[in-house]
Amino acid sequence: MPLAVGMLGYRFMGRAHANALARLPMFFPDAPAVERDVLIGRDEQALAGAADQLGFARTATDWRDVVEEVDVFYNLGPNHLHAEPSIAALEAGVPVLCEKPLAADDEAAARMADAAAAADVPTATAFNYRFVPAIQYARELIEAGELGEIHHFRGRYLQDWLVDPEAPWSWRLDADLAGSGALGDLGAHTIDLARYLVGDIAELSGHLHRFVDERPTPDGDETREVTVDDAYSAQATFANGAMGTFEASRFATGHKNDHTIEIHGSKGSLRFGLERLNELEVKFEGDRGYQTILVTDEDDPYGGRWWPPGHVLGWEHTFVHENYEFLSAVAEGDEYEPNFQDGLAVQRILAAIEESDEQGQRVDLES
Ligand code: SOE
Repeated sequence: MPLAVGMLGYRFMGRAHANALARLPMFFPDAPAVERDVLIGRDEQALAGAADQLGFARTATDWRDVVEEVDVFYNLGPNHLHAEPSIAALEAGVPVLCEKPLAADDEAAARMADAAAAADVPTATAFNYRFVPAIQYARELIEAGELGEIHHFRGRYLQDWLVDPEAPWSWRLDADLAGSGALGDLGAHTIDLARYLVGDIAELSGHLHRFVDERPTPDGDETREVTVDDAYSAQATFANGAMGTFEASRFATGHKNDHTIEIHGSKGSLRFGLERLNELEVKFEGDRGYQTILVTDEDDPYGGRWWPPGHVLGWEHTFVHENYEFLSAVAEGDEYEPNFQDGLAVQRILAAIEESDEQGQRVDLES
């Protein structure tokens, strides 16, 4: 019997995950069979059109009606809607994949992580950038000691879609619905990669900034208050002694989806940029400078799954890899990472950055 997927949300992330589900049988024939069963949303007409386009058999306008029937629940709604439906699914023993950040605040994220622990089924926080082949290769290099002892992690995630003060208001700009702004939406990805590649953060200081306080509604009839940050920066010390610097902005003119990671160790360094995601720049011990490696060989992570070497992958492939790993864990009853515990760990770091900004002092995450 194929795994019946129920998916809450059908816009940007709905399309990314539905595309991944459609690709799986073609490129990952060992993945469990999956049925795009039910698409969930409130606007009946838009939902019907989306179900047709994304290949779902049926629709539901209330997640409560279907959450216990499905084999896997995908929660791709706005951040404030992550906790209640995900917890209900877990209480019914249904594995859950939830978009990032795990919740709008760390209290809700903790409830979700508790529900996951009690349910004992695989959960996923959808940090898809762990599934970029070059990022997995970077982790292999670090684990093999090729960079030596890690001294620096530097991560910045830059976009510019809000630099126009007339860019419309959306739920992403409301603290009650989103939790935070650039910090949670973009910083969560960078912080997850920092944990994946370097380890846990011990202490940090953070700074948040908002450039525009009010924006027009999409219909242009009125304006609404912006209650989240437009940009953040943070300085951190990792538990292993490495130093971290973090930054994200939605006001970085000229940068569309520029997620850049740099790591320096005692023997070597590496550099990765999402807008050139097939490449990893590395400097190994003895090299005078960086060389650029194309991470598309047969034996590179997921290399043999797609095209011959050099026939590059894109952003959407990260979702295919993520869905493959998660659904395989669901079918086999295996552990999956990044799970809700990882989502909670990131959420606590987001909260600590906000706390540091409010109090004007460093925050200890280990106490
Ligand atoms: C925001 O613009 C956004 O779509 C994030 O929500 C995603 O997580 C990121 O991958 C791309 O940018």
